[in-house]
Amino acid sequence: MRLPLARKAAATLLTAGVTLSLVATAAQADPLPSNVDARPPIIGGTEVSNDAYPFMAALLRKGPGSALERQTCGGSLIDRAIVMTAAHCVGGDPADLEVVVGRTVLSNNQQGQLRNVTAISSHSRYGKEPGYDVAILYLDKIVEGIKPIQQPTPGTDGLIRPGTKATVIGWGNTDTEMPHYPDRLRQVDVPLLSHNECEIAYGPEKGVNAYNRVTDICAGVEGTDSCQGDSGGPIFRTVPGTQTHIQIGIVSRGEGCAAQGGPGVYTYTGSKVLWDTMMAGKDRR
Ligand code: 4AZ
Repeated sequence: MRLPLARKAAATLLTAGVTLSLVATAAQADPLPSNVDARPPIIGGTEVSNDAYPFMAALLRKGPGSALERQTCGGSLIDRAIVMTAAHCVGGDPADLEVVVGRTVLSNNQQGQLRNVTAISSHSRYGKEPGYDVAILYLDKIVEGIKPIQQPTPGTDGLIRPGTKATVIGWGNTDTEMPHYPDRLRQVDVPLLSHNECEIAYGPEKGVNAYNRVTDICAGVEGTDSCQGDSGGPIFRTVPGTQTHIQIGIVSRGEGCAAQGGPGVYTYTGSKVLWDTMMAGKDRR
């Protein structure tokens, strides 16, 4: 998760090796016919129709190759010219990145609005203590005709009651066994857990990857989760009977994907401390 820029290359290498070994074992031990996919695709989700979530952004590494090959992370449009993502998704140089907002099928260059990034602001505490995995990308031009996704009122927690379901979307890995990156955006609903449960899953022994109950939430149940490549993208609630979505988190990390006892960890966008400390000390050293 800390090397999003390298993930596609690593994935390709892994696919080659892992596919071979899986095929070999499947021939002997797998009771399912080989044409049945026992790993429903995000993990355990479904495909998204075009324009269902126009605020969704894809972070693309600049360089040769298709958007599908260059996609490293998700993001969300939070203002006309601002995309929010995870801090672990970005390096220091805005010139390494471009962003496409409003695209559903990555390889479809006709969809969405492509923008350069003029500045990156990562959280001042990210990497120094657990949590705080958020970064803000400033775009070179406004995105037209797309409503940014709404954010919670900082310091309120009405949208993160344990047991309620939230939707996470992304172009991340759909397979817990081997890397498989989809071209079309996917979504899955995951149940929110309590801070106590999240802390049990990711205790202090995890060091900087431990759970931070001030800036994190966690969600998921065995079989449904976000995964590599979904990082930076939004988890949100939909106001019943409306098309209004409120983003409650940013895909951040987790132990594996969709594993029992390893819920996905999300940066909580309603955290007041998260925003109050975003720039702390940045101009003082
Ligand atoms: C990652 O490495 C990652 N299961 C993202 C989400 C999750 C785990 C890992 C949550 O980007």
